[in-house]
Amino acid sequence: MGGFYVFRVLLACAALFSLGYANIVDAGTIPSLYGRDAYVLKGKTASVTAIFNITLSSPSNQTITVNYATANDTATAGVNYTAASGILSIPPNTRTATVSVTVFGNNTPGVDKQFFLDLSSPVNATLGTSRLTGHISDSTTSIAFSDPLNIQRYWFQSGDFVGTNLYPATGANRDMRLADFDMDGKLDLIIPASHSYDSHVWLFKGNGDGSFREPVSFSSTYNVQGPNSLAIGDLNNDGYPDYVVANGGILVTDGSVHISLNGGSPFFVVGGVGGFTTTAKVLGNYPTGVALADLDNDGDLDIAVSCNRQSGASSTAKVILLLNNGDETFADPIELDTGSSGAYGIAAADFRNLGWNDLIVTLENENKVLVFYNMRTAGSASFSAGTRYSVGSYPTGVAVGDLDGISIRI
Ligand SMILES: [Ca+2]
Ligand SMILES: [Ca+2]
Ligand SMILES: [Ca+2]
Repeated sequence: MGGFYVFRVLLACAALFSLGYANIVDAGTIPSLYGRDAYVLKGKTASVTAIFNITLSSPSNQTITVNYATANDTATAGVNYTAASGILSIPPNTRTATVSVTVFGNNTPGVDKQFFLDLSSPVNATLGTSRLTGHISDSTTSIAFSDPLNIQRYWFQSGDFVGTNLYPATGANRDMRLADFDMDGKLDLIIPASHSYDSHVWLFKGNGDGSFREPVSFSSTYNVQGPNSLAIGDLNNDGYPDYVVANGGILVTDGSVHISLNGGSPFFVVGGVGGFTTTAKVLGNYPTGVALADLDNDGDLDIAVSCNRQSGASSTAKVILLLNNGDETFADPIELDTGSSGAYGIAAADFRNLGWNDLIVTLENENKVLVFYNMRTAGSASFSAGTRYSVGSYPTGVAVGDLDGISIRI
């Protein structure tokens, strides 16, 4: 009897040992197959090759095979790429192999597309990845720009810029900005176009594939008079981008800003501008630049306008501030004197990293920029008298950003 129990105990131990040993061998000798997505830039005419890299998780002394086959997603076999399928073989002691897929070129701009490469039925390996994606970039960053008569779009393709006219606009296009005004995930284009008697702000709905719909237009009915520039920001904190235009006006004394609040309802209807609520603030002084920033640190965007010429009794160009009341109205203008005969561009930034926005203005007739430092007075917008810095000849535009990654320089 006693011997019987010993025998059973030994058998159980042997069975456990055998089972454990088998598991260790499996985990150590059967590698997994992993793959990487492929990325290609579509050629203008020539085909390019999308290369998928397949890698083993560990070396193997056996030949490993796996079936592969392409499958359509937004890219179509025979139209955008050549269908491919077969058996990929990885020789012993080799850890990588590739699958190549031909992607066709064409000179027609379109949206980015993708297809799949499916892996199946591995031999002597397991699948760590079963579906890879081939990404076909139709274009990288697009740019749009305007000349006096046209609005053009260029995009980077196969190492070169190619372009097309978007729209033949009239008037002098002086600025252009991109924003998703209707919040459909596609950038829209807005352009102020100045003309002596027929100024417009053009608003193009983006289709998301590089093309735009026929524009809607704001004209003098909406206080557009000689628009020089515009700024975009959410003035009423409702999530929809609003915009402000600096109108030079036909006369120096009738310069204004017009403030358009985006109501979020459909407004991309040709001939219509419903959805925006537009009000004008007559400032005189020939506004040229406009910037949106929280100048009094109360949590909403305020408006800073650079004005190029004097009016009335004033002998110098001005910066005019419109503080946001937080209820879709703006307080009376606050004037900052530049002491100069001409101011043009304006931007706001926290130059000192103190949590308060300062202002910088270009003084075109002095070859200088002027910085108004925020005096950091709670509940008001209070700025220093301004400090001049010499720059190149006849400065007009100004943009601010952290270009060198150093946010504070002492
Ligand atoms: Ca849009
Ligand atoms: Ca808004
Ligand atoms: Ca504010």
